[in-house]
Amino acid sequence: MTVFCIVLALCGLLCLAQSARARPKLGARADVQNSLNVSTCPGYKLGSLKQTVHGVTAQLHLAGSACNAFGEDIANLTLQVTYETETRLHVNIFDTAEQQFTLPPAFFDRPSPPSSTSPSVLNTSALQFNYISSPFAFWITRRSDPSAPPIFDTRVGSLPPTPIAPFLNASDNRTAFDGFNLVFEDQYLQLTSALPYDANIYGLGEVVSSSGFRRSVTQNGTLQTLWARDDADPLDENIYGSHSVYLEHRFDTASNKSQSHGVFLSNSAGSDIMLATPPSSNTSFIQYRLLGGTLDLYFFSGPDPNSVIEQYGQVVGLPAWQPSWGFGFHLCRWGYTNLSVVQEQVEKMREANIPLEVMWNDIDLYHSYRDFTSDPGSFPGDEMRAFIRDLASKGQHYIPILDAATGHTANATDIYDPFTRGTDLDVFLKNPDNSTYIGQVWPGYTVFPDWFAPNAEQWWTEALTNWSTGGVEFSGLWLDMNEISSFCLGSCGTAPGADLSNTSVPVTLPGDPDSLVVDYPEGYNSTISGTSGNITVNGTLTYGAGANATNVGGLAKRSILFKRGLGAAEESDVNLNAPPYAIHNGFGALAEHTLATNATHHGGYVELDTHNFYGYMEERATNLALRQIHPGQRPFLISRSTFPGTGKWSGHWLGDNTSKWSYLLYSISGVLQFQLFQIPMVGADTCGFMDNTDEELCNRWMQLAAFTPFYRNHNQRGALSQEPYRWDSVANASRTAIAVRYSMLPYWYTLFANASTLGTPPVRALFFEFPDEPELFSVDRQFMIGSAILVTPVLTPNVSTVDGLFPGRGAVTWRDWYTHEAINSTSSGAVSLSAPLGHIPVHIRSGSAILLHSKPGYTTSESAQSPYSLLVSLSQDGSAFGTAYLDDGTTLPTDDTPVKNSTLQFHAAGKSVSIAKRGDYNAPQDLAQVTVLGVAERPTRVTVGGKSVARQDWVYTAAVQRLQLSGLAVSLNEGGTISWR
Ligand code: MIG
Repeated sequence: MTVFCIVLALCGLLCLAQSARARPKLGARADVQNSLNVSTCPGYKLGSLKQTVHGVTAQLHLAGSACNAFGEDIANLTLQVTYETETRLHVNIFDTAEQQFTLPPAFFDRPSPPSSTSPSVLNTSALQFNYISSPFAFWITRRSDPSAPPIFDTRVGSLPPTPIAPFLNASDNRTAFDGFNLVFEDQYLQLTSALPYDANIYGLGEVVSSSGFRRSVTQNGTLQTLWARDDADPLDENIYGSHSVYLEHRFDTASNKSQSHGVFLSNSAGSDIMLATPPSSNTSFIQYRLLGGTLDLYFFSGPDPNSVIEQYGQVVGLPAWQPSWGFGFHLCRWGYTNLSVVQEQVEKMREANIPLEVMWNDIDLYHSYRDFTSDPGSFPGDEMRAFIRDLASKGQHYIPILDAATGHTANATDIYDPFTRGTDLDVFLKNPDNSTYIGQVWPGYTVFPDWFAPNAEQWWTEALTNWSTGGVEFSGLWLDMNEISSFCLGSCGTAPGADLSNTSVPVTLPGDPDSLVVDYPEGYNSTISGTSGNITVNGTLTYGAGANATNVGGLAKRSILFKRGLGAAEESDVNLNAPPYAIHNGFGALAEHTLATNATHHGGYVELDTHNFYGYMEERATNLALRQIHPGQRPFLISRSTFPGTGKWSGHWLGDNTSKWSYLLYSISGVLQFQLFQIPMVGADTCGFMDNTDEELCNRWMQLAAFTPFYRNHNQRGALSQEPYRWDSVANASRTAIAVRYSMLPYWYTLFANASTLGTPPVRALFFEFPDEPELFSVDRQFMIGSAILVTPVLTPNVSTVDGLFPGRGAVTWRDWYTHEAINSTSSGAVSLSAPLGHIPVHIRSGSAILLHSKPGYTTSESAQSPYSLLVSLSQDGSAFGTAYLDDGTTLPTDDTPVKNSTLQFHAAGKSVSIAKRGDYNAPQDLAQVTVLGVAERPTRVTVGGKSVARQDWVYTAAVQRLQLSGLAVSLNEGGTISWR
């Protein structure tokens, strides 16, 4: 957003002066500052190796004179190798003195190491640790095939310096691979591993990747910087979340079999991760460059993609249980200026009969842009309460935004209790001189909650409780700006001359006269079509001259506390403000548009070490607060800045995307990436956030997003209105897609139960399910919901067909969701599908059985009042299988008190489908309909529980091999069998 640059220009001088003032440790050595390569770094020698029950420990000693490349070499390291489970190997390399920063265990409950008496997997685990002593290097192999290329291999010390990133400025020699020895300094760590040439790598983010879900390893390579940043979804740069985990998928052409593994580096430091292949090399590499911390590595053996993700979930925590209403359709925008406008949206949605589950408000809600308020003029508390209770009476919900920064009061007569109370309870971040850190966000000057402060959770819970009691009776919360975003540089509010009485918004808002929103999607020509975004004129589609599939940007591609030291905070000679190695932060300096890295947390921790998990800490605190405010209920949270483990507390939206076709495409990779990150409740701003959308893009987007977990239409202030009722075609498309979504709710719910109990990703790339089909490895224009549903959305303007791949090489029959017709695909080639505007192709995989609501209603709870329907798609041998998880949809399971639940199992074989139930939760509805696809011959008799079904209650349709039973009243609690002869 250009608006921010203006502010930075205004406060630049002032704030720069401030951040220099506050910094006590600027004594970086000249040799450190000027060093730009690490090729002279000596590496380490291994000594005093000890075999333990579960692995090995050893000491590592610097193997020569220190290179002090970007900090000071740490002479003595400890290596700890732990075979934690059959599928997980933990390699931890840390400074023996334990001064470097590591994640505080009070906030991150990573699995504890196996006890000395627990059975050892040393000789049975799937992965094996190998090493050489001097220079120390290690590699990880599979026990099943020790001579295959290792899955991770740091024996790369002999390679010469190699420039590898042609897409970056050639003079930027920090993008050359130079020196491959292990480097472990106080402010710089470097680790390099060889990869197979052009390896299939997924993950590392958060990013809007121009290469799609599969990261680029050759050609341009990838430079993934991790430094949480509030920026509107630029391509290939660091944005809101920091996830140092990847999945590699290896295909063996000799056997036509694949295996996946995963690598997770548990470290919060600002970092650059590079993936590249040196020119004319047949080896690719990954190189980690970290500004601090330790090398705490986890390896997961898979061997298939879904199990790699599950194994990662066991380390960072499994995703939060979602309340069932969270899967409904959410409507939001920035720019609903008062409560009547909000009410009008709710009414218009109802009039148009487009399901609305949750109404949202952005910062328009606030009084003076302050958290925990509602504007007394435009959103009076009493009226808010009445409005929200009215929603609740109709089974609908309300979610407001919650910004991370807390407004600073202007003067003594300015009453803002959250600030005063927070000051009393000492919960705000400090400068190194112990003064309160004061930055600038929407309310003008702000302070920032310090989640390390002992009273922070209490203060936060109180403020949220008061907000709710005051009328804003939220069902869940939306956490924004938690990278954490600040618009001025440094603690500008404590700089000399700062005028704290100035509480005006420090930036121009989008939509204001000097910042009008005038841009449209690719192909939309407002001089031809007008400014309304309409593309239908008198019932026909009209397109601007430029609209075609090939000129769309980005589409032409593919085939507490703690025993350890305080980290940087108490190390000598550390440059907190500008570490000698400059990561490739999209904003340049680390402090730009966020806090100064010397901002100080309780306990003495500095922002430099903890920046990347500020959002995580807020998510955790807010989740815990919601558990107190709504006892026994599942918290619903959607947050912007995420970190490994966030999924345990919150979901995520993909941030400030743009109303462009290219971002419709990127939304798929975004959703897939967060499945890997174990934050499965994720979705994009539907119809696009920045710029104006148009009728056609919004139509396609409302349909695509109906098949992603978090489904919310959200829009920028000042942009063309884009609620789904605004255009008839969009209203139609939305009703159609939401009806499919709501009928599938039991299926979504089951997939999320599997995520919360096993870590299995609900949304899947095609190769997750068909790992041995290499033509799928870069597919991210289609995706699967669970193992049974394949979605093939239209991603370009002005088309009425879309190409899709139908995996299984002919062994799987794919049947159309709407018509039940089978796709004729026996090869790996693309199939062209009819997809006129308003139609999204969805296919059911043979061999699956899914439970549905028979009548999707206006809300998720209304949908759940209809009887169930069972959809069975038989495989070519006549079998099928599926499960359905049931519980009350809102009660929060805890370790001590699981909720009452049941799992239904559906088994088809030999011309019958059997239903069995496990668990003590009673299915609230009977089964009224059964549809079996793939019934090759017309039955003469159909029975349920051995009794004939009346002839008028079943229909056989030979053209699509379909047997449909209706009018049933089968109790799912008793189970039963449906047969045909
Ligand atoms: O700097 O609250 O990503 O969804 O509408 C903009 C206003 C602040 C950024 C969020 C966006 C939200 C907007 N916020």
